[in-house]
Amino acid sequence: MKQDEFIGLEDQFGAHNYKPLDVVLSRGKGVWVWDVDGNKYLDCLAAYSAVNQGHCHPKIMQAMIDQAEKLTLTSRAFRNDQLGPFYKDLCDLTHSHKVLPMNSGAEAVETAIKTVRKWGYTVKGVEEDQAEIIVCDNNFHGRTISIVSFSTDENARAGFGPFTPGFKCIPFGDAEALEAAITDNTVAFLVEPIQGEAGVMIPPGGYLKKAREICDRHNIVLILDEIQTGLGRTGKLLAEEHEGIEADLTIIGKALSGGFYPVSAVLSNTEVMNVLQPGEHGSTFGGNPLACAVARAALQVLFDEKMIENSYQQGNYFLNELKKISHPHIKEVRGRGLMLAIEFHPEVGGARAYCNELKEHGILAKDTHENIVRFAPPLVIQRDEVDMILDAINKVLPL
Ligand code: IF1
Repeated sequence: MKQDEFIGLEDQFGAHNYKPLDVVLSRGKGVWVWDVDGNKYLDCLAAYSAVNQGHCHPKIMQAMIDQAEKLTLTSRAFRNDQLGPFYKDLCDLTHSHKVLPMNSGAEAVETAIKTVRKWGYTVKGVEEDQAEIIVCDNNFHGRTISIVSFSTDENARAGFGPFTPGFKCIPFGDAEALEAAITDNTVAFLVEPIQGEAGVMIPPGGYLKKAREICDRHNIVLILDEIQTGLGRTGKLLAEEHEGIEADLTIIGKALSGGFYPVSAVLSNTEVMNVLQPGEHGSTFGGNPLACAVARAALQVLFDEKMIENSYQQGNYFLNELKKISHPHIKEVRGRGLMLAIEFHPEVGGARAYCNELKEHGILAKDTHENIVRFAPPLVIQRDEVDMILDAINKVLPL
């Protein structure tokens, strides 16, 4: 079939909850993807940081094949020989005490919300059904009803009410606003270390450190959503490391499987997780042996192949080179590790047009919020490939 035929099938038979670029991909390897006509593209989205290890990483694939030939799913009614080693690997790598495995990022976020609410009632002594969780404006934590209940993006909320109560929004990056929003019913502060969907919004230096101190002082659980920033994306295993802090609950997903399988988890480095008793939470696929085997391999290659260091080095190079581009259309360039963005002045027209132009130059990137283009290639990218992206960016910027 031709590209148009694939597009026709998607449009005819699929829900229209996305408006993707008209490129029909059929193969991926490392930072490269190919469409059905054999055109090659450098992937600057990495499936929103779910493919940090590069497309179709051979070692993760082999781990998936090996486990798939043995045992894929048992449910948690029984134990399996992959779950315990997965827990240990994750806890060793992240200094966590406990892990609760789920599948999608949103499920892990919901898990963290349920856990801190229960902690509030059973440990902190908050009045039943009065728990409050503080979140930030322009947050993105997933698309379930409860999660969009605290979104400030009308597109994510319109038509989906009634909404879940118990959330309070404050400006991102403002530690004083956090302190001011706390009441006796506050149980947690949920925040992305860097806001991805908002357009790679990096908070002022020291913000997370102040948030950590405020949460400690008020006995509030600090939850960091590292689903996008985690697992090497910002040049550290977890973005919290840039500020030398540790969250009480850390949520990871996406690249936890290297793009092979939905795997997410809530990590707890305090006793918060112990409030959950048998039968109070779970999921059919959460912690299944195939997910655990894939995740263990995905974590291993991050370290064995020094992908986190590469993210740090190539990201610094990428950002420094972006900063050298002087063009009237560019309002700001931002980034940490290989999580970068170019923000254009609103009056120069949508970032989507730049993405379409970049596609013509062999680069796949994604716009967000009209005037921002994100660049988040797999962490295996090499210097010459970063130069290809920079070359294409310079070519699409109008003279
Ligand atoms: C879509 C956005 C990114 C996330 C953070 C939780 C989740 C995500 C920080 C939920 C997921 C994905 C969802 C995907 C596109 C993508 C996205 F544009 F939607 F906002 F990355 F920025 N926390 N982000 O980034 O994880 O349930 O999806 O596994 O919905 O189109 P999920």
